[in-house]
Amino acid sequence: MTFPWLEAPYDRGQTILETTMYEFEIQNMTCGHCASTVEKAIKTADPEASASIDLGARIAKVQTKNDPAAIKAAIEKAGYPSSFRQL
Ligand SMILES: [Cu+2]
Repeated sequence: MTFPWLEAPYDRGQTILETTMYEFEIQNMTCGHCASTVEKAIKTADPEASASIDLGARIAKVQTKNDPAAIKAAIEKAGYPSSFRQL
């Protein structure tokens, strides 16, 4: 039996690098092509992020250890202004 929460990675300062879930609202993400562009942008900002995209709700749920502002910037650079909140 493994306990993944006990195996959370530590940096040298022994700070827990937690994975946090964010919800990005992306108003002009309107089709499957948009969704894959957004997903690619998320993976560019954080290759380890996991993203699930709800096209109907125009929302991307992202699990990341990175700064969500960096992910927002990458999504915007791809042409999609967004806002996000922590879940
Ligand atoms: Cu589209």
